[in-house]
Amino acid sequence: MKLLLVRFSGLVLWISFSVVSSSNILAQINPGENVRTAERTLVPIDVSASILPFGPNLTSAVPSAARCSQMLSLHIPDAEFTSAQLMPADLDSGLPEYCDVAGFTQNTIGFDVRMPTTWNRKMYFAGNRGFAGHIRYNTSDGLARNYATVSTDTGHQVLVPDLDILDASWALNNRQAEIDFGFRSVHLTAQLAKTIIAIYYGIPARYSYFDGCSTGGGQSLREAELFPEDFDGYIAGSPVLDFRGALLAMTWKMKAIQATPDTDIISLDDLMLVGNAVLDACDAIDGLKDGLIADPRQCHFDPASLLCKSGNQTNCLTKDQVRAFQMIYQGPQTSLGQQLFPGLMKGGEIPDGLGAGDGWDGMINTPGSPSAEYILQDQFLRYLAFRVDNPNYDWNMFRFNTDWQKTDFMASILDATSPDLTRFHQLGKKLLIYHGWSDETVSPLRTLEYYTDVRNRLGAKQTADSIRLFIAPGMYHCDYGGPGPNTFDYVSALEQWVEKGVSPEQMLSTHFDLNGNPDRTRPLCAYPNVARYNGSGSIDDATSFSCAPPSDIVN
Ligand SMILES: [Ca+2]
Repeated sequence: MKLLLVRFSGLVLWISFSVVSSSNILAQINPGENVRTAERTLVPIDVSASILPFGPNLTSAVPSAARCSQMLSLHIPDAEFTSAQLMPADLDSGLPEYCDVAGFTQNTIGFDVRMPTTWNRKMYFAGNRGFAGHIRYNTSDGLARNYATVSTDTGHQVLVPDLDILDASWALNNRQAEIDFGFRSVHLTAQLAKTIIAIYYGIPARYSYFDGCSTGGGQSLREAELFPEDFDGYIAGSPVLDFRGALLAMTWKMKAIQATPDTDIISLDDLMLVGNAVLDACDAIDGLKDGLIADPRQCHFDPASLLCKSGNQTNCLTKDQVRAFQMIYQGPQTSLGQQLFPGLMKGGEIPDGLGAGDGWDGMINTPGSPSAEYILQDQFLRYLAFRVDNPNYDWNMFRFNTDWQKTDFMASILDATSPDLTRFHQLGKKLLIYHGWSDETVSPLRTLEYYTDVRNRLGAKQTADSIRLFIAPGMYHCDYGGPGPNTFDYVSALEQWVEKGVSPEQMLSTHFDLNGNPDRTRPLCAYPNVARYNGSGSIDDATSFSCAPPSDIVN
């Protein structure tokens, strides 16, 4: 722990910095590679000379255009400012007036800090998606709630615009960019943003939060593991915490469905067929026929039951299709049966009709258009998976028996799988994890494994002090919808926990129809509890349900 002294116009701000030397993290894996991990030269800085008008009696509502533009002349080690502009309130998007300060730290790590004139005294860091590569502009969750909102490009920019965040070519034999993407950029940006915020408002943020989904969920956990001082509250949604495993599980799925860039052996009709058969077999296991499976681990439907009989070619599956579904549920394994990453759960196969790419249809390749998952795993294997990249790598050549361990090196840079949250707990930090049971991209079982690993290491009571896990029935990856209620206010739940000590035991979750109208609410219960029907009232109304231990569910 070091302290950064910020002094201006008589006001002294002490900003604590964690200086976790992650050189030890990578010491075993980067001999001879001249890279920077997460160290940062911290020196006391006196900004009184550069920001003269800021007095000691500032409130949170004094910033102006002139004050904002003055941020351009800030002198902070390792930071360059490229723009500082007061942006007007936008009634259409619900965003308040804010000062937008952007630039680079450590030469290549782009950052953006948006500080609303009317400030809630808190910082909100928005995580990235995919392989990142630009500032994530969808910061409305934070800014619209009057947070000072922060984003980073994670140290690189998208090189292939058509691929956007699916592009990984920036990582071609670029270890520094890989490390920055893996964990360094978020940490350094968080540190810098705290300084910028304190200087702009004249007072530091009272609370800071990290909110990420998918890649951002992994970023959240990596921060919790390595740099727990950075934030007070952490949200990890549908986390790609086992980055290597999640990406290679996509390779496994592409092999299962015999994918080419624009074809495969599974169609939307096949998904409907299997999805309906799954519900027929398993919907009622939880005691309520509602189109949802409360705990899909209890569903033992076998797609082989849909194998075409001789002469029958409709409403059935070919042998290859049966095998494809079985492989997807199984997840990647070696020929000896060693499980490398868990498979998908049953109950998410039917497209929810809210848009292409939702649910399992998101892995299907259509003519002229490879799916996002096809591209992600293809890019991963070309540019990120191996210590030395081969940009011409053919993903079809990947062998799960022998090649998985060849990705261990990069996994150590990219994965957030360390279950040691001892320091996180000691510091009193809070972590809210959510995941959909019907996640088509990242198996929720991997998140459950991680949670179990943490609990085994930390102890049940300590885990309850610090971590809550929510697994939503019928919810797809992140904000992609799903047949189950999938919209809930985790930010407010986490705020209540961090700021008031009210631990989140349940959240009200809502499902929206095609027109955006709510058509079902349900409590989303903290694991291991599940929502139990009270026996009367609408099954579309949350008040008809209570959170209860799974053993209370009578089959
Ligand atoms: Ca059910």
